[in-house]
Amino acid sequence: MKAWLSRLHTDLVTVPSSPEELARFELSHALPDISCRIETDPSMGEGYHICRKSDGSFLISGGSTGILYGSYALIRSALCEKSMPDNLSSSPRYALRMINCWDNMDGTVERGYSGRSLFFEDGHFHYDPFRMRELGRLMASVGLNILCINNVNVHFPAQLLLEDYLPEAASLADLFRPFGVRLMFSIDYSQPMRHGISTADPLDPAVQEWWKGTAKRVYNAIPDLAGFLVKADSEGRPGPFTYGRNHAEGANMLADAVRPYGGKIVWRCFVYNCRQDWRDKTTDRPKAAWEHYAYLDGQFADNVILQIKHGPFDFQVREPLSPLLLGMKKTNLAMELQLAQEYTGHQIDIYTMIPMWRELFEELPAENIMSVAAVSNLGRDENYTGHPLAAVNFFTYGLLAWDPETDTTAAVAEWARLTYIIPAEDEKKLVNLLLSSRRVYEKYTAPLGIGWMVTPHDHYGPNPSGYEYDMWGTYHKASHDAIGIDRTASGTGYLNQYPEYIQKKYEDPGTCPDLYLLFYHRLPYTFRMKDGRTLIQRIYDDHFEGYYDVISMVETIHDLPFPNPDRDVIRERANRQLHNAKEWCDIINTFFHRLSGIEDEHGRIIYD
Ligand code: GCW
Repeated sequence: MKAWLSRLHTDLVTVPSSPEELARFELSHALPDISCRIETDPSMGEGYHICRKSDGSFLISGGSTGILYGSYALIRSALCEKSMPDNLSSSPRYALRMINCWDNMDGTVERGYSGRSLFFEDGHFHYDPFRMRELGRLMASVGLNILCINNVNVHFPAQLLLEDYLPEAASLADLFRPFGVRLMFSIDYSQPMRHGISTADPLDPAVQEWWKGTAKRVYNAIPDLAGFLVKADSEGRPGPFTYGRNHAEGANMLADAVRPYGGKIVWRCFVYNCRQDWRDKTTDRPKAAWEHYAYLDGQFADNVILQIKHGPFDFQVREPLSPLLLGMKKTNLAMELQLAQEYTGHQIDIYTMIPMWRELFEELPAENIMSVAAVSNLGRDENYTGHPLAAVNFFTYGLLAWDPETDTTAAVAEWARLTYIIPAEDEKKLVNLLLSSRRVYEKYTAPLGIGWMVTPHDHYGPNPSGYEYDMWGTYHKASHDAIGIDRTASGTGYLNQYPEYIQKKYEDPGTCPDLYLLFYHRLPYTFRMKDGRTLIQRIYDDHFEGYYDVISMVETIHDLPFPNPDRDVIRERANRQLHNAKEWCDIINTFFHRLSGIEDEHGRIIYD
């Protein structure tokens, strides 16, 4: 990340007062030899047009932030030595392109793998203005426009809406404004109860008045605040269910409060029973979001956006697209992705996400959603992302949020080119390694759509039965002869939540794509896969292959001429990834071998 920023040449020591001024600054410093003119056309909003004139100069026109995005697009293509555009019009597909930080005011970051919070310490705002400008620049350079700075799990007393915090929050908003970045705050649904009101019932007039008054105060301090992000009735957080109200009633009450100021309520749909009894076979966690929300389609206010995790579980290495994203045509939706590598290697293991996002967008008609959000992978580490290569996820997320049809390979190659000046052959190796990393991780971790199997709570490293007799509803039910849960019509019925064409694709284990097989079906280990291998053999093969792939990845990493300080960090983490991959491979294979008693056809070592 630092490396890409340094390609912009000049540290941003002066404070730009507007996106236009910033655009001029960036163009003159990054492209000193190219003459560029900018022209503001407010009707173009965030969109831009780049035109190359006959004398070789460029004209960038756009709305005020459009000019900025156009300038960065031009700079990126010049620094990448791509052919410069002659005539290029572009505007973002999604209105809100959000980063959700899970930063706590005590300075910790929930699921953070890059050091402490960039914004908070010890119960207070605590930030380096220079780094805030760097972050603004990073976001603007890839078209991201909303930054929610605090964790969706809002821990008392750290509530940004209070008078004590507002002036500092307003100063932070001022810092980000020239970058076209607007702030958003996570709120606690029960907050009125901290202020002398005996309930948080959304239909109670006192509660409604409290939120209206609070919104007024907050918008007085930060007139362009994007809105509030809400995790309600989810994993122990308070919400409208306590009062017998549904989530449309809950969200619309807040929407009324922020409507006069143009604010949005981004309402998360991560609602499921996290106190499930493992003996209970009638509850299937992936069904939960649909059950809580689908029937409410059309009842949400127009300034409510439902934010839905991309899969029905929780950011596993492979999950199908959440059926809710396909089923709520009369509601504003956002898809939530997770850049923080919670289940995907903690920014120790290399895991490039864009191939996964590409698959999601292939199933998701672009017009179904109006916005996208991603849980941040940033922290106070000097390089922002802990693992320098994890920055590719932040960068390519921005490109995809702007245009979901962005070419996967080109996006990764662009990041690599902007970040490291290395010989073309090495750059190609790096791009290939990044592009294959998700599949490699999948192979050595949780097989064929089964997910989980991670160490509980921490979520790094293997523990195949860690969640098996727990309350989180994430069971694989592996026995001596079979594994998985039948989620078709004859099983839990989860598959019925999809349109028919999707049901058809997955309902028959004989034709269900391999990589989703154990998400949808319970199958014997002797089940014949499409390529003729048995299921158990495929599990063994994937794990060995994944581990061997990591061995060669690590060799490549050690050969690549990364500059320092990145080189040392990348090498050190690669060695830890190798250790992790071996643990996964050996533990998962041993687990299945012990259960099934079936030998690996190739006689490789499995520890009993
Ligand atoms: O999977 C869970 C994570 C929690 C997170 C939650 C959520 C912020 O383990 O750390 O809480 O998802 O998305 O709300």
